[in-house]
Amino acid sequence: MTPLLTIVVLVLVAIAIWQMTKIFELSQIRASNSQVASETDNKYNGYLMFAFLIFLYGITIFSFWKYSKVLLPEAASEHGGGYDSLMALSFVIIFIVQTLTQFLLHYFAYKYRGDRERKALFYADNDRLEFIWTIIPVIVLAGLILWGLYAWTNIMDINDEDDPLTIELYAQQFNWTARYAGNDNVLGDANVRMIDIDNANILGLDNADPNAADDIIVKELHLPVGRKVNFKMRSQDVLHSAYMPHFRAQMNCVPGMITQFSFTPTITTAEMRQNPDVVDKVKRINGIRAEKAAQGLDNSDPWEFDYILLCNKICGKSHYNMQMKIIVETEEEYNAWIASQQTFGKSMASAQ
Ligand SMILES: [Cu+2]
Repeated sequence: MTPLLTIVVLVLVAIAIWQMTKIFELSQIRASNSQVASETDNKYNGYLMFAFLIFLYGITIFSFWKYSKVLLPEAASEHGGGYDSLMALSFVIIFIVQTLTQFLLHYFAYKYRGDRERKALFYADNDRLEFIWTIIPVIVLAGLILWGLYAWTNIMDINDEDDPLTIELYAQQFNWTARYAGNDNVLGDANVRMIDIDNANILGLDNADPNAADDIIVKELHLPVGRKVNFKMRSQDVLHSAYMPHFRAQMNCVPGMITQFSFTPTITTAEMRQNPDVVDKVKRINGIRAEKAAQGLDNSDPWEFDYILLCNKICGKSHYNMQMKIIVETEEEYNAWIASQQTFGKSMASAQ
């Protein structure tokens, strides 16, 4: 609320100053009241162009200084490194081109500001110059697009090589449920029409399908490090999007169809907690939380880093809170955890 009020006050102050300048101008008896810009006007406009350039550079440096720390830490998946390189290169190119072109734009606006003594030069065209400024963007953009397509086809190549773990991510307003395919690593058939809440069949699994009996339904995602995972996404109601930012993964969940994404986690939760960027972030957030705790506010318990699955489509009023914890652990830890979970067949038997 305070930022909004501040903006409103600033806008009102700006309007007041503008109106006062107009009144002041009208009350002056001016020698000439011409609408044609004078030499002084031209000079000021030229300097203002330079001032705007300094403002642009200033805000860029400020943003780097202030907001670099909110970026994601190193990618925790096999494909994530390549994805980050592509992103970083695009950023570097945009940064260099923007810095140069903004300088040229504002410098020439200043250098060739209005001047009564100067006559415009008639310059029809220059083929060589036009060729250069066309071919350079063509080569750079073609390179970026080709690399992007290559990265995309690599990331989206979902296959059963290297014995992947099959996990279903089930989205509904407003929570996630995960289903492991069990010992046979094949998910049993499911359909929202077969959902039977009274009998604990929350995902609508087909009782008659033998593949469903050993499926394991959980509310916390455990992944063994270094093992490829094939995710199958379903949605019960509206469009959701399964977003796992630390693994550079996102896929829409669409009612009535199954979408897929695949990745191999490479860093365990315990290892990621030691990452300097993560340590720094945890420290910063816990600083804010300690301040809140001192004021007796909610949400002030110390925070510990965890990977997270979020919803990245605005799907309703509690969309912001639609999340599930992801734990990447060693193979042994994962095996112990999965062995302690109940299969769908067993939970159905005990519900009846
Ligand atoms: Cu959602």
